[in-house]
Amino acid sequence: MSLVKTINVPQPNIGDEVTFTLTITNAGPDAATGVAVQDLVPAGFSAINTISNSGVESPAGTINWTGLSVPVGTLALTFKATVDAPTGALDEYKNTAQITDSDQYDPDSDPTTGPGVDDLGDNLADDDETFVTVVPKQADLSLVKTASSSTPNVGDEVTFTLTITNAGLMRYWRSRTGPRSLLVSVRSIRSPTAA
Ligand SMILES: [Ca+2]
Ligand SMILES: [Ca+2]
Ligand SMILES: [Ca+2]
Repeated sequence: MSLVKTINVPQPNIGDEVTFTLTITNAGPDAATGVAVQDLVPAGFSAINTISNSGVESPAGTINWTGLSVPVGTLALTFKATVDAPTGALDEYKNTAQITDSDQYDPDSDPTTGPGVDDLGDNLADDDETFVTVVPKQADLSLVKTASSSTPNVGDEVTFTLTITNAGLMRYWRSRTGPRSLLVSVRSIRSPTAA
C-alpha cells in the first residue's frame, strides 16, 4: 500500500478553508483490512472539520483513522481546515501523514515506523509516508504618494503619483496591470477656494 496527500488549493489565502485528501492505494493482490492512518496537522491550520470515514481528531491537530478496509485500488480520506496567519514557526504548514497499521504484509514499507526512519532499512523511499507543504499567498502592499511640485503656483498643472509596491512573495491578483508596482496618475488644476 502507499499513501499520497494532496490539498485542493496549493496556494491558499490566509483564512481560507482548504480540503486535504489522503489517497491510499492498494496495489493488491488482496484487499487490505485493519488499516490505520495518522495525519499530523501542523500549527498553521485550525478548525479541523468534516473528517471523512469516521476519522477522529485527538489530541488537537492529530487525526486518526482506524479499521479501514482498502480494496484493490484506492480509498480517499478527506478533511477540511482553515489556513492561519504565519507565525514563523518551523514547518508550520508542513502536513505529514502515514499508514500506521495494516493486517496484511507490505513488501516495501512498514506501518510501525514513521518519517525519519527508513522502513525495512532498504535505502528506498517509504511509500506509506507522505507530506504536503502549503505556501499561503502573501502580498505586502505599501503606498507612497508624490507630487511633481511641492510648491506649485495657482493655475499650474501638478501630477500626483501613487505608487503601490508589493514586497511580498506573491503577485497581488487584484492588480490588473503589473506584478510588482502599479502607477496611478491624477491631474489637478483647481485653484484654491477664496480665503
Ligand atoms: Ca508500501
Ligand atoms: Ca512507514
Ligand atoms: Ca524504506
